[in-house]
Amino acid sequence: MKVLDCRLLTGASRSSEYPRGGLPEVVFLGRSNVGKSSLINRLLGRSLARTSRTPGRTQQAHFYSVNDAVLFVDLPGYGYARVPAKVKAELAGIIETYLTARRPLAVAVLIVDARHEPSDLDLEMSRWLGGEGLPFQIVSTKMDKLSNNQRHASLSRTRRLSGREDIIPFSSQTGEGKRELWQAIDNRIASLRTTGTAGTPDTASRIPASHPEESPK
Ligand SMILES: Nc1nc2c(ncn2[C@@H]2O[C@H](COP(=O)(O)OP(=O)(O)OP(=O)(O)O)[C@@H](O)[C@H]2O)c(=O)[nH]1
Ligand SMILES: [Mg+2]
Repeated sequence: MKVLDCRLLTGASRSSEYPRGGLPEVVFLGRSNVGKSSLINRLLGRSLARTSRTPGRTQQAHFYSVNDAVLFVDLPGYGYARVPAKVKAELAGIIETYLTARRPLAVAVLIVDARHEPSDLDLEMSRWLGGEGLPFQIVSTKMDKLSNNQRHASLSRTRRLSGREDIIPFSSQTGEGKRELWQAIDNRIASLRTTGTAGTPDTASRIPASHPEESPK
């Protein structure tokens, strides 16, 4: 998709504050500070989403309208140890609220840090999305920080641990992976439009982001 126009519609903590209209949505999930907002900015080609070196920057579900055709949803991150427990619980609640709100989800983009092994929460999130029948794409970001050898090791580790072959290597700094990720998103939007079944959750099983040990309620 060529981005002609995009803008922030709203930041929401409760589902009653979510935009109406039923456009397909692409949600960006991942550990706090992994680079979700930076990745969104790179995909959109402008700095709309606020980014920060400090974890816990994004504290609501931010809905961005793209070409009035699709909504990008920037969520808070999960599971960062140095975020105070109370904040962590609030952020987990915002993620859980979104994931159980039965939105017309085209695809969830699950972002992991190429420098580290996917965390238990990343793997749990991936299993949960799969179990709910939700379409998701794993993206390994911050690739610019790795040498060639490290890249290969990192990608095969993420493939092995996630059980998914189609990991997209990405860098918000260099733009690596932007074309491939757009392709994956466009395909999912097209399949949601034609079949209407790209997936919406209809059960409320426990969401990994609200794992009691990582994010106490
Ligand atoms: N080198 C490099 N730095 C990155 C990349 N993506 C993000 N960063 C940096 O990582 C930090 C966190 O980025 P954000 O985009 O704010 O991360 P986030 O996941 O939205 O964070 P929260 O909203 O706090 O959960 C910032 O300092 C970014 O500049 C990348 O691909 N390469
Ligand atoms: Mg953010």
